[in-house]
Amino acid sequence: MAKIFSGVQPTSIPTLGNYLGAMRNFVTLQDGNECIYCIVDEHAITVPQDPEEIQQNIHRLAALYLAIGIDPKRSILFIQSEVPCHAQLGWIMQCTSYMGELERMTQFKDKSSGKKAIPAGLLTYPPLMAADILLYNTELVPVGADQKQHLELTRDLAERFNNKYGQVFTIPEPYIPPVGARIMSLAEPTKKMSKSDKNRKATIFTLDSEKDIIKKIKGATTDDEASVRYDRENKPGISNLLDIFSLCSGRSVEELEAAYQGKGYGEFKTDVAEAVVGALKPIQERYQNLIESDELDQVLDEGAERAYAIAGKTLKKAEKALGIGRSNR
Ligand code: ATP
Ligand code: LTN
Repeated sequence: MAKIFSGVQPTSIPTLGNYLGAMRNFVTLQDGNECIYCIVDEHAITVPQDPEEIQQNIHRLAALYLAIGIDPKRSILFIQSEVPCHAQLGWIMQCTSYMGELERMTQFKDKSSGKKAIPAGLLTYPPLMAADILLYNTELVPVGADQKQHLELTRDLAERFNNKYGQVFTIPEPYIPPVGARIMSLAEPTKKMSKSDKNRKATIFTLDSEKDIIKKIKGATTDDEASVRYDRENKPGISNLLDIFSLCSGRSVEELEAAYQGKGYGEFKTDVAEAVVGALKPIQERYQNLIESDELDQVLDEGAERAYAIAGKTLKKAEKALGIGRSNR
């Protein structure tokens, strides 16, 4: 029985990459573990967001969490900004961090590059993420490969704090799946599939229509070798489609390579699209029922309360260790 925590930003609709790389594992990890899942809206505002749009995306993400199979009876589901301990411990973690290590984060470098005015929140994003994780005595954090560096920083900050002020935080481990940890863009398969990609053909969103999914997969960039073979380096497009196909169908990459030997990319792509549609359809149907139900508010209210009951205790412990506030309260 492990303590699990993870979060997804309510910036647009989650992508197939978010689902295959992270969210799908949130569901399976519910068996036999204590899971806490968060809608990290405070992370989302590190880049400007339209207030109406983010409000809608929070609601949609909550419905999607339930639609993929997060069971609120077993797991805690809540919104980050509704548990103020996150921002409070986030500040303490900022004070535990060094500028140099934050400036070295690849996500910071990518997201700040070319910007004239860089929001300070982009730099201090990882200490807030560390706070999210450390508040719940988390042992395992299911994430995509792009978050590995942030997890390493989280471990460093926790160890640094514990060494200086005493044993307060549990040191977490990342849980990065062997396949699917880095689903690539359909248009440029050497880049990760991203929510914020300007090219709409690059990304499949979990709520895309069947027609759009087929169109995007049919138009995916491949190569001119005409052989369905896994080779990340020389055939990134086909390898990415093989990963997606494998995860959506439950068939191994080797089995798929054998099944498509001598067949063209047209037939292969048709079948990849069918597998993706098949994997997303039941989620989309459940989503449609949930988005209009009152169940969501109830789940989120209860989630915030249950999360606070744990997070409040860890925050107090950290404040006491630091000697801030009145430690007898
Ligand atoms: P953006 O794409 O705008 O950079 P994001 O999708 O990475 O944002 P989140 O919504 O917070 O940001 O990501 C949620 C989870 O999905 C994280 O665990 C992240 O590692 C994972 N993830 C994101 N993109 C991919 C991808 N292309 N392949 C696999 N996992 C991914
Ligand atoms: N940084 C992550 C989102 C995130 C997260 C977390 C993930 C914020 N807090 C805590 C796991 C645990 C991202 O950008 N994908």
